[in-house]
Amino acid sequence: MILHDFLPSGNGYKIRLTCAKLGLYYQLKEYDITQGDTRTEAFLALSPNGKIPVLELDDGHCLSESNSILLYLAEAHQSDLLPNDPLDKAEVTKWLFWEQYSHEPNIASVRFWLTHNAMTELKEKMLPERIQQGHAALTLMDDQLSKQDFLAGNRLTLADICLFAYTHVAEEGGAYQLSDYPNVQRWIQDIQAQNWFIPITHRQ
Ligand SMILES: N[C@@H](CCC(=O)N[C@@H](CS)C(=O)NCC(=O)O)C(=O)O
Repeated sequence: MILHDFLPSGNGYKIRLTCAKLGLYYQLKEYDITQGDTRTEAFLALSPNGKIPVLELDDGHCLSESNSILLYLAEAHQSDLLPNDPLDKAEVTKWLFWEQYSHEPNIASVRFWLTHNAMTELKEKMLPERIQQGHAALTLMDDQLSKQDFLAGNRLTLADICLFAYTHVAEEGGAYQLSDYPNVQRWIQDIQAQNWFIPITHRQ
């Protein structure tokens, strides 16, 4: 497999973490998204959406959308990261959909804007609302993690890998302080203590 990726990306990191947990080897092909590397003809032939991550399978099939790739990897490798029982599975996928709508736009986008000098007049206007929504997302996670070890129960699932990716770097850019969310901090440490854990900067 070839993972087309940009190392600081949390969306790409979700795939790298899942591969680390499953013991899967892939070749990493890096792109600089700040230089338009994903908008070239060659990249658009892999994924017309022009965004990393893209996972190119050995038969040439290209998968995009990070959470769809997570589901593919867990199902293809029959991993307990995704339960078989439909109800338990829905408890996991709920977090994957929630991440894309309620977490990623407020935590990941804000981090990118503030760390990549990407502010515009429009983004300045949107920022306070995004930060407020980001705090709401972190509060929801913190409440859940005050009641159980992991997001979808007492064992680690795709929900945790998905949400860990951007949550653990939420402070970058200065919009959020994770010390405001002690249960989230405990959960981050628990994931970092897994024997398969790799940091976001790790190259395979
Ligand atoms: N919903 C997509 C989002 C992918 C995405 O926004 N990728 C960003 C980096 S994290 C990107 O490639 N941006 C480059 C561009 O839009 O040109 C996913 O979860 O994979």
